Amino acid sequence: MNLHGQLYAILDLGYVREEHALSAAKALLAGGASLLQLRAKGHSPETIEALARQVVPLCREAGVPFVVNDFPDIAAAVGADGIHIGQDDGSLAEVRQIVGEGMLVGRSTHSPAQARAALEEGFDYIGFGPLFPTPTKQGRPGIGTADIAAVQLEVGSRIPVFCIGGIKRANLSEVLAAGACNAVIVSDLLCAPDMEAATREAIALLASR
Ligand code: 3NM
Repeated sequence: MNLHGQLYAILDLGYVREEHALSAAKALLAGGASLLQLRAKGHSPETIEALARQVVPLCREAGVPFVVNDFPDIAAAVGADGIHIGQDDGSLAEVRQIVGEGMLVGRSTHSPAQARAALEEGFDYIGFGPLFPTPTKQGRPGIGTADIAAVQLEVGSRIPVFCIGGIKRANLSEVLAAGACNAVIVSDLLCAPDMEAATREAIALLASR
C-alpha cells in the first residue's frame, strides 16, 4: 500500500440507508477513494455479509481494496481484501487464523503508544484518532493533532497511517499541516449532497500537500 496521499472512505450504515448503500459505494469509488470499508455497527452479520458480497465486485472493478470492519469471518467468506479491527478485538494472530496471510489487517489506534504497538505487532496499516470529537464515534474525546507528526514519522514511514475522526474537507488542510499524509473521512462525504464530488475534492486536497 502507498504510504502517502490516500483517502480511505467508509460506507457507514449509520449514515447511509441499506437501500442506498450500493449507490453510495459507487459514488465513493467514482470519486476516487483509495480504499473502501464497510462499517455497519448494530446490523446483523447476515445483512453485513449480504451487502459485502455486493460491494466486492464494485471494488474489484474499480481496483480498490475492500475492507470489512469488525468481522474477520465475513471478510474471509466474501473474499474481502482487508479486515479492520479495534483495540478490543483481539490480536493480529487471532485475526490471521481466520483470514489467512494474504489479507490486509488494520487496527484502530488512539495514542502514539498504541500506534507503535500496532506497527510492532505487524498490522498492515493503522487508523489514528479520533483527532476531533465526532458523532460517528460518540463519547470519545478528540486526541488532537499534536502527535500526528511523530506518529507519521515513526509508524508512517513503515505502514500507512490514516488519520481519522472529525476530519472534513474544511479542516483537512489543518490536519495535513500537522503532518498527516492519509485520511479517513466518513460523515463529511456521506452527508454531502454530491458524494462523488466531495470525494474528489478531498482527494485533491490530499494531493496538494
Ligand atoms: N473510528 P467521521 S473515529 C469510525 O478514532 C471511526 O478509531 C475512529 O467518522 C477512531 O469522519 C471514527 O464522520 C469516525 O468523523 C470517523
